Amino acid sequence: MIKTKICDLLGVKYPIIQGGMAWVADASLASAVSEAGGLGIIAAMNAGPDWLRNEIREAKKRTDKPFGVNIMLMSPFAADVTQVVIDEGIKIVTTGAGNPAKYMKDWIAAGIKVIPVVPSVALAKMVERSGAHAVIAEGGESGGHVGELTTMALIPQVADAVKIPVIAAGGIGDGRGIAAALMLGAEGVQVGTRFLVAHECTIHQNYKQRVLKAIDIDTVVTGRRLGHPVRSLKNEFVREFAELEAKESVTNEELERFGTGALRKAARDGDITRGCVMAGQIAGLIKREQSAEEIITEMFTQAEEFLKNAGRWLL
Ligand code: TUI
Repeated sequence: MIKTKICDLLGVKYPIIQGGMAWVADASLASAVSEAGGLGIIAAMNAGPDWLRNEIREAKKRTDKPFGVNIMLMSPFAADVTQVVIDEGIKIVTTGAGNPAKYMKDWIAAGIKVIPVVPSVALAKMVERSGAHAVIAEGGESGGHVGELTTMALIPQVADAVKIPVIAAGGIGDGRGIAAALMLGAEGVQVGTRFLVAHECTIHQNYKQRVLKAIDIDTVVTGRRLGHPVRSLKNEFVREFAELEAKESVTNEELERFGTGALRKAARDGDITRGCVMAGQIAGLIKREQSAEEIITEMFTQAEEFLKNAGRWLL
């Protein structure tokens, strides 16, 4: 069995957090991951407070185990949903796509454990000073909004820089990834892409099939010019976005407008040609649909095997 500080901090059996993926991480997926012994996460994404409140209440009906909420800090509703997590008695919040400093005092006062996603040592140290209980250090292999560093380079540097536990994210899709993350100094993992193909994940079947079909070199990062680079699977939408991004005559506002609604189009409507199919570089490793429980137990069984056998390299 693999047990780390994260298990006690979050009240979970396995030190694994499900990524707070927009248009993906709803009550269905979050409750399935929590029931399976991980920490399920509902993504507040760009949604308003009513949507989030409903999803939280639905998840509470489906599981008695702990689950959390991810607050996407670029959302126009970030302040409103901050209050919803407090009112609904959520115990764990992860944040992404920004610095959560201005909300942290309120969350901590409400007894919430705050675990920001950070792409750098500087932000990890800053959120530690603000009272974060742990950090998710996310390498640029991940899907969606990405930082510059790789998981391999980021995790040990963050682990050396902070005293709070570090959770590794970006490029982790099987037990080898978990074992490697622990070796790099992490005490847990966050996994997004592999959960895209969980039975309990409610995204469109076309999206799941596209992830299953992906090979190693199928992802690409666009949107650097806008200050929020995004990794997704190559398709017509991404090619056109990249073309527009390269044209000086196209303004940032026009580029933003072109991208608006594209993730929803792929994840909910199943338009994987004209929509944005966000996924991490590990997509090429993912070969079949499974339940959240199968995914988690398989990953940890494999990690244990690898860690047990690691001694064979020592004389
Ligand atoms: O947040 C994510 N992944 C996401 S958010 C998202 S929704 C979106 N859609 C279109 C454009 C932009 C966003 C899709 N995927 N992952 C966590 C993450 N956070 N990765 C990187 C960061 C990050 C980046 C900069 C966290 C903090 C940060 O700080 C900058 C600052 O403000 O100091």
